[in-house]
Formats: sequence, C-alpha cells, structure tokens
Amino acid sequence: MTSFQPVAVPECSLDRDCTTLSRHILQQLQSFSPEAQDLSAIMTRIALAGKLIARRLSRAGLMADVLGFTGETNVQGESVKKMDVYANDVFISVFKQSGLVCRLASEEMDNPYYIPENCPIGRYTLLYDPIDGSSNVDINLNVGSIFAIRQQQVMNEDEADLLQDGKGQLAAGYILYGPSTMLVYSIGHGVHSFLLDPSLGEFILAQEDIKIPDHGPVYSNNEGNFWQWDEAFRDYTRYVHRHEGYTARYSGALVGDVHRILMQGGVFLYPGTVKKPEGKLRLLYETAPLAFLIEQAGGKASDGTTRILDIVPDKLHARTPLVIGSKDDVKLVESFIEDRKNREN
Ligand code: P6P
Repeated sequence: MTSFQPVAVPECSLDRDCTTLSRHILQQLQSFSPEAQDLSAIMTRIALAGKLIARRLSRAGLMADVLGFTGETNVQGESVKKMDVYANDVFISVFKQSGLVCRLASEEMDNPYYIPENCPIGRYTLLYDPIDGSSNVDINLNVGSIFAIRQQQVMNEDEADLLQDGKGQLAAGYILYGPSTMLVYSIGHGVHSFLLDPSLGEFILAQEDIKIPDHGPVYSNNEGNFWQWDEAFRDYTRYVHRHEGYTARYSGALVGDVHRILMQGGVFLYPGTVKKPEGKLRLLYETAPLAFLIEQAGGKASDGTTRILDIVPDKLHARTPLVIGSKDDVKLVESFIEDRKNREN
C-alpha cells in the first residue's frame, strides 16, 4: 500500500491565487485607513463590472439583442451599440447601494449620473468609457473599459469640479476583454495587471510593477487619416516608413493598442484631424486615465506638445489629440512637431 503523498502546492501559487485585487490595493497603500478601504472597495466593484461585461461579451454572438446598434446617437455624435448601453448600465448598477461613488461620468451620458443615497458618504466620482472600441464588438475583436477615480469636491449637481487636470486622479486603469479578461490599474504606486480566473470568478495578480520599455518597435496610428494630419505627424510617419526597426499595429480599439504599447514598447498616436482638430479621444475618461497609467509605468503621454496630465478640460466631454507610450518614442514624435514649429516661426 503506497502512502499518500500530498502534492506540495508551491506557496507562491496559493499565495498568488489569494492575491485578489482588494488585497493588493491594501498592500499597495500599506494602510487600512477608511480612504484605503474605500479605494479597495471601489476597485472591487469595478472588477465586478468587468466580470459582468466579460460574461456578456463571451455570449454576445449567441444571445438575442446583444449585438448591433440601438438606433440612438450619443453625446459624441456616435451611433450607440447595444453593448455600450449594457456596459454603461453595469457600472451604474454595481455602485448603487455601495455608499461609495456619488457620481458617474461616462462617454455614453450627456451629464453625470448621480446616486443620491451614496453622496453623503461616498465622496468619489467614477469617470469611465464603458466599452471602448465598440466597433470591434460585433466582429469578436478585443474591446476595453477605461476608468478613473477622482475625489468629489462638491455635493451639488454641478460638474465644474470635474474640469480639472489629470494629476488629481486617485486611480486609473482599464479592463481588456481579449482571449483573457485583464484588469490593469494604478493607484499611484506602479502599474499592476490581474487576470480573471473564470474558475474562481476572481481577478488574480498576474504582473506587478509593469514598466514600459524606453523604446519599442510598435507605432500605432490610423494611417487612413494621413491626409487629415498636420505636416508634423506626416513627417513622423514618413520617418518610420523609411527607417528599419518599426512595425505598425492598429486594432481600432484604444485599450488593446495601448496595452500592446505598455507591454512591448512603442507609441500610439491619435492626432487632431481636419474634421476634428482637437482629436477624437476624450480627455477625462480616455486619455487622462491612460496617461496616468503610462506615466506610472515610466512612459510619457502628451497631445503632441502638452503633457496630458496637465491639460484642464473646458467641458466634460473635451477631447485631446494623444501621443502615448515609450518615453523615447513619444519624444521622437514631439520632436517633429517642434521642428515644424521652428520652421514656421
Ligand atoms: P478610428 C474607438 O471608437 C475609439 O474611440 C478608440 O477606441 C480607438 O482608438 C479610436 O476610436 C479609433 O478611431 O478613427 O481610427 O476608427
């Protein structure tokens, strides 16, 4: 009779499986203060939203009434996907009866959504793009959610206190719905990724303190807009066309494109165009959260001249051009803009 030898579970795998998002945040903050507990609880709710959206996306092709358009147009003037509405509502629902978030501002809503019962206690605002890249939803390609958490400074239903630069963000990150569902976040202590383990229903720590390379081979932009760009962006594009060591990658979904840049290095750029000189991407819930994250990973983010985190929006849905990624690659793009300015002066 052979004696039963229990399989030794390496301590790290058990410990890793127990390193949930909420525990990680408290470890990061090295505090159990009410503020730390709040952030931990908010991030846990964001993770719940991610699970609900991931579940819906994984079945989208099999369920009625999930894919396709609603027939409505949002404040951005964009046709609204059914998945946009579902995801927007998920974030609202997970924060009801939470006592945490008083106000939610989203790409999909003209004005912020208030949860009055939370406001006396919950002094936080969630800014989010519920489904970024929704044009990819119907063709089963990656999409993402982008979020930022800010302290709420006023109790009245006035969005003026939201019109601040991105340095006041308490936390920011994204959820990437790809082959795996990954949550990448920062609360100002580095950038960390968590993978959803469907068998546990938990986001489990995947990588801590992610650092973006100072340079990478990837440049990511929609060259179909080349004819609409300022000459400086054309100069940059011609440069990478003529020099070895660059490769173009563009999925049409910001979260996936920026995640690739974070992991492999390089630069994503969405310049202003003739039609949209201020660019297409929205500051408060797209470019500012991503800029916060990329800077925490050692990268850089600007609108081509001004640091994204220094830009103060004039309205809730303000847009900015975006140049984001590896320090050296962002500087290279900025150098073409500087050169053009010097030549014109
Ligand atoms: P274009 C998706 O609509 C989005 O907001 C981002 O996710 C993406 O980076 C960008 O627009 C793509 O825009 O003009 O290249 O289709």
